[in-house]
Amino acid sequence: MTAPWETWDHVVKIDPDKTLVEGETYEDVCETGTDALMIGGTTGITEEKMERVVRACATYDVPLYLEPNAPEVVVNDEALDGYLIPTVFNTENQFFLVGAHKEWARIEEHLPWERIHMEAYLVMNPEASVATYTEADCALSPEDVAAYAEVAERLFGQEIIYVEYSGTFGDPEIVEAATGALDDGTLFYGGGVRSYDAAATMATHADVIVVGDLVHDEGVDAVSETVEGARDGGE
Ligand code: 1GP
Repeated sequence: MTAPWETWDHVVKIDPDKTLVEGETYEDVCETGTDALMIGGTTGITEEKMERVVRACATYDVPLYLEPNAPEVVVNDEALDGYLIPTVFNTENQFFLVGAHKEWARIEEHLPWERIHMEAYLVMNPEASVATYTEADCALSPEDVAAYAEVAERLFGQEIIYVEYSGTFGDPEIVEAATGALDDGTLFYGGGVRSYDAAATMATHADVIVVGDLVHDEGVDAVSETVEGARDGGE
C-alpha cells in the first residue's frame, strides 16, 4: 500500500502560535496547491491553539496532519488524517528520541496507532529554536547525514527522513547525501524555502518540500510559487 506522503511534493507547516497574513484565511492556504498541511511548532504551543487551527482547516479538501512537539499538545479530532511524530536522531537527549513518545503512551490509554507515523528528524540549523529545544548536534558532515539516514531507514524502519533547517536555507549537498542513502524512504526537506527557485533546488534532491514561516510572513501567493517549484524541481 502506498503511504500518502509518497505522492506528495509539497507541504505547508502551520505554526499554531503564529498568525496568517492579514486578510488571508486557512481556506486560502488550502488553495495554494500544497499536498498536505502539517500543524505544529516548537514554542508557545498549547492544545487550544492546535485545536483552533485543526477546526479552521477541517472543512477543506487537503490532508491534515498534526505534528506535535510534546504529548500534552496532541488533540484528537476526526478531521485529522493522522499524526506525524518527530523523533530526533541527532540528539543526545533521549527524551526527543523516545522519551516523549513513551510519555504519550503512558498518559493516553488508547492511541490510534493506525493513524500514527514517525518522522526521523535530522535537525541541522544550530540557530533554530528546534535545535536548542532538542539539544541537537548539528555539526554533521554529508557522510554523517547519509549514515543517519541509512540507519534510520534500514535499522529503525523509518519511512520518513526529515532534514530540518528551520529558518535558514540548507546545504543542498547535505540533502543530496541524505537522499542518496535511502532506498524506499521518503525524504522531507524543510527550512528557508521562500521562492520558486529555492523549492526547485531542494526538490531535485528531496521528495517533499516543507514550507513553514513563509505562509505566516508573506502569505499564500508566495507559498503557491514554492508549490510550483517543488513540482518542477522534482520532475
Ligand atoms: C520547519 O522545516 C520547517 O519545521 C520549515 O522551515 O519555517 O524555515 O520554512 P521554515
